[in-house]
Amino acid sequence: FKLYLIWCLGAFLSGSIPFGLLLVKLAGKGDVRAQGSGNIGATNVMRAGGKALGIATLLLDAAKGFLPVFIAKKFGFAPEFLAFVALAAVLGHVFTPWLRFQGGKGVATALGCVLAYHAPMVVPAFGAFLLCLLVFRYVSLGSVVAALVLLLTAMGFLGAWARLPVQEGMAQWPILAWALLVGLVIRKHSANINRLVQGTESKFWGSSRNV
Ligand code: NKO
Repeated sequence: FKLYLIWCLGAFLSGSIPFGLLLVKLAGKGDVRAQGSGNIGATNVMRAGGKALGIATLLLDAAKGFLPVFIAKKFGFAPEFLAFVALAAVLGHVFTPWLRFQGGKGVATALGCVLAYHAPMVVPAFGAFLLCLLVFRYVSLGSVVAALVLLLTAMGFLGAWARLPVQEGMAQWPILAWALLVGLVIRKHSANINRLVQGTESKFWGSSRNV
């Protein structure tokens, strides 16, 4: 159990590496937090620094969630607790100590975590994300809807994509961890949700770029 807590701390530290901020800074494009939505995530890095930097941020932010969960799984950590490793990584990304606990929104890191945890579990959420993005052109809406779909999947409502099998009587633990993770991601999108309701949210492509 001690090793387990240490692993969660490691996942938190992994999650707390602000790749988006670092990449934009290294590219000489200033502080991403002073541009666009002010977020350090892939979407806003793309606004501030272009497509390549945005994609690099998406991959690196996903990797810092993927690796701690993937390695823990390889080491044979009980699946009941793997979702808490995921939660720790996302917490690190969202409450980054080095950024006065003002980190990102956790979407890319959560994506990496889910892929390592049980890759099929991401399918409904990713589908929902793409659908929202293609139809409405808001990344933030896709993220919020994907988070909700991810929770439904973890709760077993979307049968075929069900969560990792766990010991009998332990199923509530991963659900709790995923619920906290999803709640965190959605809470971090509150400003986006307000803008969506008011119709002022920035679209991913096309007209009206008014964050
Ligand atoms: O700058 O406030 P902004 O408009 O940037 O940014 C809002 C945005 C913040 O997130 C990001 C990361 C973008 C990642 C896009 C690829 C996501 C693929 C999603 C698959 C669903 C995985 C389930 C995770 C649910 C928590 O939202």
